[in-house]
Amino acid sequence: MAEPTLDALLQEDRTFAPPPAFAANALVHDRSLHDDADADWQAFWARQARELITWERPFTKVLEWDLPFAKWFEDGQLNVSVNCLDRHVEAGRGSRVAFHFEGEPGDTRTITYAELLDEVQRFAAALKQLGVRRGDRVAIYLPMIPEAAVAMLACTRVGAAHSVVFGGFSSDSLRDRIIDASAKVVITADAGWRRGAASLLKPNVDAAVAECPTISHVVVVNRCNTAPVMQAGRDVWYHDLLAQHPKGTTCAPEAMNAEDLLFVLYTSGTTGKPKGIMHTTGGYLTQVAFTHRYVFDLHPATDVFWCSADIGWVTGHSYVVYGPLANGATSVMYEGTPDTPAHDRWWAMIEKYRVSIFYTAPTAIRACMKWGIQEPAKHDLSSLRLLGSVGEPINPEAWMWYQEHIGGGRCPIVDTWWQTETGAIMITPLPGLTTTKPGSATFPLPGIGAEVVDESGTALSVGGGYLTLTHPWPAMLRGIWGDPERYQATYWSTFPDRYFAGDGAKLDEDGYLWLLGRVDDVMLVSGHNISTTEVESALVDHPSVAEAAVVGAKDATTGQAVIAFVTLKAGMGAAAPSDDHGQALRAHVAKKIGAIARPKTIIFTDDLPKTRSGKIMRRLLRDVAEGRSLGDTTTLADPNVVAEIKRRAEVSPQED
Ligand code: 6R9
Repeated sequence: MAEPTLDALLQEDRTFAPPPAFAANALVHDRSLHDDADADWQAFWARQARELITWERPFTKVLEWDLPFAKWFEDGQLNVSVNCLDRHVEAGRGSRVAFHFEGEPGDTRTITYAELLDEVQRFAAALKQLGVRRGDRVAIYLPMIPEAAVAMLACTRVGAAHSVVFGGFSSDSLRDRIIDASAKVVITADAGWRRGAASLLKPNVDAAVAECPTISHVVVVNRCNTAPVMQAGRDVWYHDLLAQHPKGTTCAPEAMNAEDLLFVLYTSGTTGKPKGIMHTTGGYLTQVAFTHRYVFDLHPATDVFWCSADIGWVTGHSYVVYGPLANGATSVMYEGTPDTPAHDRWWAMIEKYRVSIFYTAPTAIRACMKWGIQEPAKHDLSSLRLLGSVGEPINPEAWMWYQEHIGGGRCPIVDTWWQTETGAIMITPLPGLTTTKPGSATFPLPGIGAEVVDESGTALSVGGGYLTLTHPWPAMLRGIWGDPERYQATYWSTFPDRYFAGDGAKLDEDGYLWLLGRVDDVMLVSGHNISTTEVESALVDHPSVAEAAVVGAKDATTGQAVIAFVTLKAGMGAAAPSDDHGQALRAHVAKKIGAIARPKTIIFTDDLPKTRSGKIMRRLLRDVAEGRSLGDTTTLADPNVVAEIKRRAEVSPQED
C-alpha cells in the first residue's frame, strides 16, 4: 500500500472535499469569515475579541504596531480565569464537565466547571498567602494532572505569569528557567506516573531550587505517595493549602490589562540558550478561543475534545487549557503514555469517553502505525468526527492512515501549523470549508497573512522558499523575556517587514501550502537543496518503515551527504535489519525523489531522539552523523536513545 510522496502529490490531483454530513454541521460552511477578514483584518480580530471574550473593561483601541512590537486591545481589561470559569458557571453551565481526567494507572476524576472554579479560587487564595502578587512569575513543574490546569488558572486569577517547565526536563533545565524568569514559587508534584512507574519530580526541584535564590516556596502535589523530603519553611503540600482554604473560598480576580504578561514558555530551538517566549493576556486568549472554536468546529455542549499534548508544550497551554476552557468545552486529560498498559490505550479512552475531536502529533500517529491497525480496530471509534495534527509536517502516508484507521474515512483532518511564538493555530484547513490534500496544511486562517518568499524576500505564487507572516496577529509573541534584541534579530531581521518563522514551505499550483520543516534542516547535496522532510516522507512511504529522520552530514565530495536513521515496523525485520534492506530503502528514495536524494548511509534504530513534543532532535543526529560529541541532551524525552544510536552508527555500513 505505497502512498505517494509529497512531490508526487503536488503533481497528482488527490484532494478530499469535506464530507457532506460534516459540512452540514459545521460552524463555517461558506467563505464569510474569510470575506470579513479580507476586507479588514484588524476589524475582524476586534469582532472576535468582542464576541468570544468577556471584558472587564471593553477596549477601544485594536492594534498599535511599532514593528516588531505589537499591542492588541491595549486599553481593555480582563481576567483569564473569569473567561475560562466564572462566566460559564454564571451562565448556568457549572455542572458541565471541564475535564475527564484519567491517570496512567487508570484512576479517574471528573471535574465540572463549578468544581474547577472552586479549586482555582482556593489555590489562588493560597498562592496569595504564600506571597505571590500581581506581576510575579511562578514556575510550574507538574505531570499531566488536573492540578496543572488549576495552577495555571490560579496564577491568572491573581495576575501572576506562569512559566511551565515540562516534567520530563532535568533539574538543570528547571534551574535555568527559574533563574531566567526570577520565579518566586515552584508548583510541583512528588512524581508522576509514566510507563507504570513513578517518575520522580521533587528531587529535581530540590536540586534546582538549591541554586535559585528567588524561590521562597515549593508547593507539592502528592500524586504518587513517594514520601519526598519536605524542607521545613519552604515546602508545602498542595492538599494542606487546600485544607486551609476550604470549599467555597473566594478569591477576587485581578482585572488585568490586555497587554499584561500571561505566561512565559521556553523553547529550546535548535541551538543556543532557550528563549523565554512571552505571551500577553487579551490577544492570546482571543486567538486561542477563536481557533479552538472554528478550526475544530466546536459545539461546546456536545463535543468531547481531546488534545493529547503535554501541558509543558505550547499546544497544552492553548488547546488543553485556555482554548477549551474559554469556550466552555469538555476535554479529556490523560497523564501517561499511549502504550501503557497496552498499545490500545488511546483508542480505549476515545471509546470510553466518546471523544468526538482528537488532536495529536504526527510522531504519535507514526508510533500507532508501527503498532498496527489491529489496535484501533479493537475499539468503537465511531464517536470521532474530526481529527487534528500538529507539531511537524505530517507525511501523506500517516495522514492517510489517520484518516482511514482512526477517522473511519469519515472525519476531516485539520493539519494545523503554528509555533510557540505564534501562540495559536495560523495555517490550517477549516472543516466543512477547505478541500484537503494529504500532507498539506492548506491555507492561512482568516485574519492571518502568510506568504512564501525567496532569498531576496520576494513573495512567490508557486514553488519553494521561506515561510513568513506579513502582519501582526493577536496571539503573537510579544518578545523574548529579557532580550528584546534577540527578539528583533531572530524573527524580524531576515526579511524586511516580515516575521520569519524559520520554516521552509512550498506553494503548489493550486496555492496550497506544504510545510517543509525548519530551514536549518535543509541539506545541500552537490549544489541541490533537499528537504529532510521530503526524504523522510519517501522513506516512510516504504511499507517496512515506521519512522525516519534524515540529516545532512559534511561530505568531502558532495558538500553534504544524506544520512538516514530508520525505525522499522514490527515484523519487518526490525530485530535484525539487513544490508539488503538498506539497499532497498536507498533505491526506494531514488525512485521517489531522484538519485541525488539517495541516502549515503542508513542507520537502523529502535527509536529516535525526540523532544517531549515529539520533534526529532536533528541537531543531535547531525552530531552522531559527523562523529562529534553530543551537545545538550537535557531536553530529550529519553536521553538513552542517542547513546544507542551512536553505537549503531559506528557499525552501520556506508554506500560504496
Ligand atoms: C505548535 C508547535 C513549532 C515548529 C514549527 C514547525 C513545526 C508545527 C506543524 C509544523 C508542519 C505542521 N510544526 N506544526 N510543521 N506542519 N502542522 O508545534 O510549536 O513546539 O514551537 O514548534 O513545529 O517547524 O516551526 P513548537
